[in-house]
Amino acid sequence: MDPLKAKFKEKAAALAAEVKSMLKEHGEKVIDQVTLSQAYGGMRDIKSMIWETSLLDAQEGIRFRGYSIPELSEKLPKGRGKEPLPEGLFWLMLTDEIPTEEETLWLTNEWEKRRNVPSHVYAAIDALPKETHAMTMFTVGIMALQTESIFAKRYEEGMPKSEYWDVTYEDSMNLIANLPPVAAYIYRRKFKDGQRIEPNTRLDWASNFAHMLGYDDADFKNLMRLYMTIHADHEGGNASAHTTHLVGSTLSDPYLSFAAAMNALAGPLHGLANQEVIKWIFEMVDNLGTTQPTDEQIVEYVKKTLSEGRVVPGYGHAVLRQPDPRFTAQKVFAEQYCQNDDIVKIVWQIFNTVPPILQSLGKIKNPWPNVDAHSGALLVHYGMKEYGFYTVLFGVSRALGVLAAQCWSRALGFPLERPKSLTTELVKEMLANT
Ligand code: NMX
Ligand code: MLT
Repeated sequence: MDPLKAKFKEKAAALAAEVKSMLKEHGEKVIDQVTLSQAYGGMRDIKSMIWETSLLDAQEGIRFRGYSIPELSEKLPKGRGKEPLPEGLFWLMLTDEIPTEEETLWLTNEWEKRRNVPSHVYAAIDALPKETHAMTMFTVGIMALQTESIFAKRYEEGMPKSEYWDVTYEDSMNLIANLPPVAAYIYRRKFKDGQRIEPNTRLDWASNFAHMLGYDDADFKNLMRLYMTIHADHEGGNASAHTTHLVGSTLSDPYLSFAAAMNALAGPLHGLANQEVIKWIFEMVDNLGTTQPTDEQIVEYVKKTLSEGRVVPGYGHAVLRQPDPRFTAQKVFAEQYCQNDDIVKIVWQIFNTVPPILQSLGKIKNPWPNVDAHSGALLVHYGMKEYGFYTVLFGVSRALGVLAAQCWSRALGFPLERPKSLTTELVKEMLANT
């Protein structure tokens, strides 16, 4: 058994036993109550699922296995680069242990060994017109990869429940290994006349992805390592994670679950916001006729956007109530590598001007930037202006968290998810009787 799987098996067996006895003793303990507003209001804040890999605090932001982003940046192995390697984060999410440089390198090599995209996956993508959105191509690519699911094959053969975690691990590792070449293929096909770039077997997972996309600049590779780390997980309630969890609970395999999640990520209130931010900034620059607008011009543009009944993309959050630490991590990167870039400067001007405007509307719970407010400007700086691809980058990273979490869900034996719904008629009856 490989070292990561062996460690996961040991940790999962221990936690499963602990959870079993905890439920025996405290299973009936009330941990939350649900209001009518929550039932109608997107189930905000209801504590109703278990997600081991990360936890979100409204004030402080995300912690992966207890580590904040600055802590991860200090503790995770960096290989030959300057940013933490996403391999290390995956190891941490799966085992609750910070890996050594050696263990991280093992994982780089393991994903490298597992990279093997069948030709029908590329053919499935090729069957779509080039104008198809990159996220649709991505989902089609993942669905085509599902032919390789070991979980699905073994389930058909009558695999016992005790082996679900094992094949979920195998599928997750294979899927993560194959996402960068599939995503890079989509980028090259859609935006670079289909000139595919072969992987470089000596690079780590994120920098090889950068290479296959066509970006060999060392700083862009560092950006990809950072990007792939900070977008990986955001506890279990966000739409892509929750979708993975829900679909996986039916024992759909990791490929089917992750493809479903990508359809959630493709929504403008979720991951698509990263393309919307740059689209909106490009429109602003076009509208104002300058790449160096004044704060006053930005304020006017924001007010115009709001008066048209549109949202300011990249701002607000369902849980966070402070600037997103993932925004801050990208700002720190930009301060180091590209502080004189015009689009980066606009992002910072927006950061200074938008929150008071949103606050003045009186209805927004969080006027601060989220992760998507900064990511596009960094990509544009290195020449990746095709914003229609940005959500795919988010998706490749998100695989790390949601698939690590799916391994845990199968290891802990989580059942089919099936909450109770109500009709308004029934709600009225309930209210009349209280
Ligand atoms: N610009 C304008 N209005 C906003 C914004 C914004 N950025 N954020 C929230 N509002 C409005 C929201 O539409 C709602 O209006 P109404 O009552 O008229 O329907 C009101 O403020 C209250 O919303 P909240 O309770 O503060 O936010 P909610 O939890 O419902 O939604 C988001 C959270 C993230 C969907 C919302 O803030 C938004 O639409 N932001 C812009 C899109 C975005 O950046 N999404 C990315 C989120 C991160 N990610 O990658 O997933
Ligand atoms: C995410 O990373 O999933 C977003 O910030 C959305 C969320 O947490 O709800």
